[in-house]
Amino acid sequence: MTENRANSTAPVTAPQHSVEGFVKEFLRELHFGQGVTLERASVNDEYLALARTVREYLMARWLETVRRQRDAQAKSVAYLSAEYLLGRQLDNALIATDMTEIVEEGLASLGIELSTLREQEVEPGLGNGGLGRLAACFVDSLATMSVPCIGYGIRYEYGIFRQTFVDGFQVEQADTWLTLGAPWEFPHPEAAVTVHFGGSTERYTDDDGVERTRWVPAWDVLGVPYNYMVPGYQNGRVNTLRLWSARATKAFDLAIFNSGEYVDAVRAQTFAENISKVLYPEDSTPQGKELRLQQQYFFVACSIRDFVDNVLPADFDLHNLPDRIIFQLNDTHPVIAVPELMRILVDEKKWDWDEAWAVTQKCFAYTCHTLLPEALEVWPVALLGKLLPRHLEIIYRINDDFLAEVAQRYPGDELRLRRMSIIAEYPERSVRMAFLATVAGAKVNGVAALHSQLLRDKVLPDFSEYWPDKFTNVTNGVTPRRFVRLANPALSELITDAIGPGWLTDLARLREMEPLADDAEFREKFRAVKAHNKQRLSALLQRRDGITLPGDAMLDVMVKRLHEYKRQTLKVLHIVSLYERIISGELDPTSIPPRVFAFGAKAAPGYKMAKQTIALINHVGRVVNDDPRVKGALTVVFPPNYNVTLAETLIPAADLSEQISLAGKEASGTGNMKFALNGALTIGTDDGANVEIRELVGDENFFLFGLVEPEVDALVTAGYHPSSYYEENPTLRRAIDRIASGAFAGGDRTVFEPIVSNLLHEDRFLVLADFQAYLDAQDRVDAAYRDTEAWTRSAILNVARSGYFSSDRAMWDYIDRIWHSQPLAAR
Ligand code: 73E
Repeated sequence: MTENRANSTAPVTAPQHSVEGFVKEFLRELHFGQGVTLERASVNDEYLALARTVREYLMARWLETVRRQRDAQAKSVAYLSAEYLLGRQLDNALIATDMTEIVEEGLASLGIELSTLREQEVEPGLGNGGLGRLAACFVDSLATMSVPCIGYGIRYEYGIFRQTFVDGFQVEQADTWLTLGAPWEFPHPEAAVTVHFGGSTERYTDDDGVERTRWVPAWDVLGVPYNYMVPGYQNGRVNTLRLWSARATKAFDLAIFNSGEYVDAVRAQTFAENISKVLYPEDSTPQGKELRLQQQYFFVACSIRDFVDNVLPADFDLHNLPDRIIFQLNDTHPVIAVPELMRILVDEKKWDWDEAWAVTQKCFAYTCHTLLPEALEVWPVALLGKLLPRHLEIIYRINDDFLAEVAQRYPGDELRLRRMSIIAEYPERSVRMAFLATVAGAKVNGVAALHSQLLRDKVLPDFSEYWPDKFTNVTNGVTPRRFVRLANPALSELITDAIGPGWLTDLARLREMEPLADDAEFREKFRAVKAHNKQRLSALLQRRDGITLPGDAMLDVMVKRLHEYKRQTLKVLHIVSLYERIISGELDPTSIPPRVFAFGAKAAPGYKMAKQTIALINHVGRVVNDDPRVKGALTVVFPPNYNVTLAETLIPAADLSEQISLAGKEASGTGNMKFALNGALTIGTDDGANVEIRELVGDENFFLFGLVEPEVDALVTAGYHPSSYYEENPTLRRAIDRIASGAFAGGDRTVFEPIVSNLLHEDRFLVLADFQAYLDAQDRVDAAYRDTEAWTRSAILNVARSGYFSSDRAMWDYIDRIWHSQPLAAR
């Protein structure tokens, strides 16, 4: 039967790559897919028809890629990530298929503008920030490199909230990204997987007389897979992203339904479907909520089941699993996959524990994305035991075996055992997920050189002593397809004209542009690109938010999640200080280059200090922008709802990139890379990937300031007193006093009092300690910007020397150091 089918399968071919071919397909989709004529079609009808048409051009590649990966039986990467911040799909698909011009022309012949349809797409915001965007860059790179990969995650019905401002304060709205249709997804309800929760465990004797344990769960849900295409860049490959959506199981409904409780049965359905309802909006500070643990287990249980049952051949011997798969854990969010695989091997497949553990240890690798102690996930034993009782037992056993090994190596070292235990005893008994991941993973990596070093030295020192070879670094990267080619077509064209198109898949080749930094004509063209991108941004902000940008100013941009360690407050103090010095007559506004300060940032809805900071930025902006004394010199803009789509217009326009976290706190940053690749200069601390950016672009093309990590450590240990900086630095004092005076809150001193008193009495992230160094660095920025030719030269060198930050390079590093997988051979 299968054989017959295989033989009779006609090859799937893409529609004709021509304007006529496209127009025919587009109209067919409009008529038969949307059920409307061109005359009656809404913009949304046209967008949906276009999306479906474009995806047809990818379909043959997709089916062929899946078939070839199956045939080759090659080792696959299963990237397990609770977040994927994909950005819009249409343009990326057009670029991957090289269809942009055909589509533009075809649509124009029907009187439709491609740009109008582009804007109709709502991006899937299934992530919070850097971590989710990194996952999206990685799957893009693997597809482009022809490396077999399945991205596994959660199809949240509501992604990251939509941010609005009311009186300058953040107000969150639900992100209803699915309401107008989701043309990029392929649901497969028939392939749903059942996931169990709760209940208890019991011992029993199996048919061979062996004592075993089984899980007797209390309730279950279905995981329905939704497939998304991950197109490689013009290489004929399309990988798969599989996101799981929770549905109620029939059994679950029926039990209650049969007792006549119709309303309860329907309610129960909602309960099950809650699991994939909404993305938790906390970036780097997990809340320890039960629903979040449900989400984590839900998606990894579905993913492992899917890989074992559907991706592997039916007769596959799981002892060979490490030859076919590596589960890459994107932070600790999917770590519950470790006991889940053990449970499958030991309880379901009836393997010996040691046999199962030997295989499991080879199947996982763990990426850590943070150093902040409050960001390291721990799950209270009580909660974990209630939701996943068998998994808790397995974790205990893993821990017992591990600690027995440690005890052998360090006899009598009780303290060490307590430090290294996967189970923490205080403040409550809980599971340290990073420790579990480290014990189970074949490799553990940080995301930038400095971060990996600190991870070894500060976060997991006992583990790195125990397993020195387990630890490695892979510095993050970003995809040049989305963040240069798609986001910055003008720069892309300039680069391609200069060095040919090869840079898009081999970004190190940007180096070939280096000599052009000394070519006056090229610099002129480079400036024209920047100017064009600024106009494009200006038009977008006018349309989107009614924001007017001044014509010719330095664009100074700080976009990232709002978090105290990232120090948006330091940026605000800089602005307030300039403002205060101008209106007090100390600083002549015409003596500094006019600047636009642009912010983009979402705050976790429950993070009070972060929300206050957003309000402060908006209120400072209102006062500064309305004050004729600084008009033209200082402008503050804060478009709401910063997301991937806005980043794509904002970053290419930037002159200056603000990367000013306290040294040792930002694991990597990836925005910093996007800015450098688009020709912005960085003002930044010695933190995360800034360190490597500066090394590569050169000291003279980077504005470094602030304490370095060992100094931070020393200062905190010695006792940090922020008020002493306030007392000793009049510039700082005047800036803080102005905020404290209520000048930005209509005279009300209470509104921003929490920020002021936090700065003066606590200042966990040493804003005041770095203030003067930051201002001095900003003076160097002003001086450098005045020399237009020198600045352009630096900007070009930033682009030319940032090729290292391609996510393709990051993926090669993972392959070399961690995965040992291979690209599929070219046809
Ligand atoms: O420095 C960034 C890093 O560039 C880091 O803060 C971020 O990951 C980026 C990619 O490596 C990150 N996000 C989270 N932890 N680190 C996180 C934690 C909990 C929930 C959501 C995100």
